[in-house]
Amino acid sequence: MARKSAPRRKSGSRKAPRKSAPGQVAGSARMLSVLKEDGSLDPNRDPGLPTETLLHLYETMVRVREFDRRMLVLQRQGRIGFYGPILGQEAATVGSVAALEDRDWIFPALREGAAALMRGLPLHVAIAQLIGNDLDRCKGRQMPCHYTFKEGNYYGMSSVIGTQISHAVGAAMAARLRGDDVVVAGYMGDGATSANDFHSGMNFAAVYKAPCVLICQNNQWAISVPISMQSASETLAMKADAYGMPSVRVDGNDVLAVYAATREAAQRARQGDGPTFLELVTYRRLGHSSSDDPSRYRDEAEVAAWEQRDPVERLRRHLEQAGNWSADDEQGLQDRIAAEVNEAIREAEAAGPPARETLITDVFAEPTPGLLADYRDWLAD
Ligand SMILES: Cc1ncc(C[n+]2csc(CCOP(=O)(O)OP(=O)(O)O)c2C)c(N)n1
Repeated sequence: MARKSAPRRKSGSRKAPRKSAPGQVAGSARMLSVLKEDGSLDPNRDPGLPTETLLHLYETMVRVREFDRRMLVLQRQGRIGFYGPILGQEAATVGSVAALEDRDWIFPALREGAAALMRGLPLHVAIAQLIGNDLDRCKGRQMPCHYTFKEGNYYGMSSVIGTQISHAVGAAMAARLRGDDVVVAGYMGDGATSANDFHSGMNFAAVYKAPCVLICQNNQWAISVPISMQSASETLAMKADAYGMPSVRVDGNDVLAVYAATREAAQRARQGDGPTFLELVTYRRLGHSSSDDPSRYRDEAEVAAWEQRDPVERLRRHLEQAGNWSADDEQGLQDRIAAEVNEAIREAEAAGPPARETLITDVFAEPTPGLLADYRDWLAD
């Protein structure tokens, strides 16, 4: 007898199958963690950062969060076209970038825009990139959130998932051949571990001991695909074993654990001992981008569980408990950052569109005769 075909899912009602409690992470017992949710520290794993560094990490996370919040508001107001929020993932980017040297290169994926800001990309230039105006270094040629900042050794990302891995590994190999004392950090999301570049990048890096750290922000979702449907492995970190590469699974909402793991991995790469794979376990609390509505495919209970593990509040609790932060400090910081972001928005929005001739610049070293002819025809119209 023919089997009755399964009822077709109505489009827009794709709730992922759930096997565990909302927000529960598989294999969480084997995860590097330093800073607990109550703000206390594991003294055996504490990287022992000075108070000024902790305050700097905190201030950076607060700035990144406010920038992120305001950019989403600008998008909803129609002032920018698109935005990929990182709410809840601040510690993963801030902790890992802070652990690198300024000369190290960063090959970001979609959620590491904060790295460009940390490397000195002015806020208003980042906003200009989202608008695509004259202050934008790419003159509107890239999608929003695809920042570039060469002076800060921050590479403009390719939108194609997973390619950042092979770009980073290639750059690391180039650095080694040139004798440059740099480590390359290559970022990816959990979805990228299913892309073919993951295999080529991981394999090549391990075989040739490329001086890189490959960092996966496992934020549990690749647009609407949950990690349980992305990979049958219990953890993503264990995938590195097959390539003969050391790996660490890290609580990605714990800025100190992220810092400690990245520092150690970068040191290993710098002294010629090859790459490390880091799985930073975190959570994408908002949509994939401003064009996505996650309520169509995931449970609010899961989001609520992750809100309890907020990376920014966790570090604030620690600073408060150590007597290094007060309500007045918090208010002062929030006011200062709000003013900074407001001013940056004002500056970015004051710029006009890119100059017309930028249509044909940066394409070839010299515009070709055909391109020039097309441009003149267009001007004449
Ligand atoms: C090769 C490729 N396939 C599909 C896409 C469309 N796409 C854009 S983002 C994305 C999901 C990425 O998920 P993940 O790697 O987990 O990173 P996250 O966005 O969660 O940070 C997909 C499938 C793409 N950009 N490139």
